[in-house]
Amino acid sequence: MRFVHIADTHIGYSAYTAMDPETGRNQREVDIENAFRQAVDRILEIRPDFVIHAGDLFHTVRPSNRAIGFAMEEIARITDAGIPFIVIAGNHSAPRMRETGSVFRIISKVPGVRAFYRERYETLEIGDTMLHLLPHVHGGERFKEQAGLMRPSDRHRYNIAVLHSGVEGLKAFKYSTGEANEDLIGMGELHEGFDYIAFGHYHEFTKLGERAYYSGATERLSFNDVGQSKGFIVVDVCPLKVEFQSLNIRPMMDLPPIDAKGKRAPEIMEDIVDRTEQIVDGAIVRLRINRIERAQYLSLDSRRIKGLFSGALHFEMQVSQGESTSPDIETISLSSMEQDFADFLNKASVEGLDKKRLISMGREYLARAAEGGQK
Ligand SMILES: [Mn+2]
Repeated sequence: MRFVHIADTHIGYSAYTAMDPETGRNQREVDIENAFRQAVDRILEIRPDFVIHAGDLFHTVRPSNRAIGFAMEEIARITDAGIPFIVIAGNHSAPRMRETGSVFRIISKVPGVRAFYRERYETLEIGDTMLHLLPHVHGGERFKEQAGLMRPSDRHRYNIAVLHSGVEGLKAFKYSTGEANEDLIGMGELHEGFDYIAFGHYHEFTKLGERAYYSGATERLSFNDVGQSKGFIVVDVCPLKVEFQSLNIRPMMDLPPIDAKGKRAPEIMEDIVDRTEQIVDGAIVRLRINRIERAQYLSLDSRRIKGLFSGALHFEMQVSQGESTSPDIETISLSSMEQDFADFLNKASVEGLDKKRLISMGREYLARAAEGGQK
């Protein structure tokens, strides 16, 4: 018996200002969709007995019609091939208020899809396998209570648990999303008799135990994800074989930081030019400059710097007066108010409004305000 374990696809996520030249849509939103489509293509080649999605199918509680339509079409490609698709709600897609209703009610209308989002432990039988599913539950204690009820069944050949939560004591987890809304569990609190435990929530592929894994996300959603492969897991249960399949996604680069201590602007500039040799066309790029004084920073030619990185899809420079490893330093982003506004709008949900037009209107007002300020 073989299945696919995927999670944290975050359909509907968008970031930065770059647009897809073909559709005019946010490029990162398109990238996220491409990663999921690529995963579906692979799944159709692999032909597993079923697919488990361990949560955060969508990035938001109220995905756009576009995001819902896309997800349903792609999932239907899997189920049309006779492969059941089982999904649980993660913390990103679980509404805080019941009246909001759940997008999973819609998703589960696709024949062959089973969605679990009712904030409690439920089971699902597929052939000789019993799935034990625990979606996101509001309130940490209730989550643990439900997790404690999860028991392998002896009437089934295989027992697979599916959860969306953080894991206590996981070293890597100190870099967690830090979301207030996340559930946490200790590995010791789960029954030992499961043949496999499929976790969602943490975005890096991680082995938690002999039979417990995070598949990680299918795309990189922040600079925390630099250097990580993204993809999904193919699981053969007996004997257990776990194979991570990485997806081909947009490169993200965190360039080696520049130490500006005691350097003059031309020297810092030289270092910056140096760094450009490493960038890949279309990459998402960050450059940090540490130990830089305000006067040094102001003497840098920001227009020239922007030009140097014009091959990147997105470039951000972070300057700090200290080492950027210390958390209490002030970080100034090179991005302008225009950029901030556009970034904000791209992330905001503005159903029924034309984002492009809003961004250009914002630009106009900001330009007018800048002119007024000079008078
Ligand atoms: Mn997630």
